[in-house]
Amino acid sequence: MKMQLYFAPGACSFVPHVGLEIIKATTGQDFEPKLVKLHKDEHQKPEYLAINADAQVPSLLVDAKPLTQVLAICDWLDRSFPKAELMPTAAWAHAQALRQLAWMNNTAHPTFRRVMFPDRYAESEAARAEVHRMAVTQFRTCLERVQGWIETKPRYWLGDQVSFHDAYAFTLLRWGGYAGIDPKSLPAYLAYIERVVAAEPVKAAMARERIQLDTFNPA
Ligand SMILES: N[C@@H](CCC(=O)N[C@@H](CS)C(=O)NCC(=O)O)C(=O)O
Repeated sequence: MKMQLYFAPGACSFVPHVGLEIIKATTGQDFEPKLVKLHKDEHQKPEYLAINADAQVPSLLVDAKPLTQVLAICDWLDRSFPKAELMPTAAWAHAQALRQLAWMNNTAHPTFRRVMFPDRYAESEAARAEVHRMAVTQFRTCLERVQGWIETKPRYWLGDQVSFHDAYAFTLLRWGGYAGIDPKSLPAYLAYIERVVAAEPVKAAMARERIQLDTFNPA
């Protein structure tokens, strides 16, 4: 099987990227990383729109067939590579894990989109500034929610092995730095993410994307 992951450094594509690294380590199935330069609008080009009509990363090509949306890609990877143990198998535990992954994707993530792109939500400068200001506060609340979830975890989100959730939690905390949120102000979250970034699949994906955890720049 040929798998190609279209990703952008530090984007939500990091979530399936880590999943693919785990699959490679546990099953030997490799994948081809395909860098999409968002700053060069490569995601707006017709060739890419043919893969992902939303002009977003991630996209996964499986034997040349496209699959989009973080949750759908993660679900397909989990079902296709059960040996990688990416999600719990018991129905209730699986549903709870899916609930939290979905929340990161459909609540925390769009909140950050308003931080980054207020121009997509309002026309006047004043309205954009307000969208941004409110989104920063709301995004911090999202990060606090994640901190509440992981506070009691001895190691990683789902147990002893990193998975999609840890990759998303890393991504959100890293984005927090761009929103002006000091990761040190969320000490339990930061301590957990320091464990996450030490895990081999996460290290491999970070190295390929050339990203660091620390994006916070005190003004
Ligand atoms: N719901 C989509 C969200 C994807 C998304 O927001 N991707 C961002 C990067 S994190 C993107 O490609 N943004 C490009 C843009 O908005 O121009 C998914 O789960 O795949």
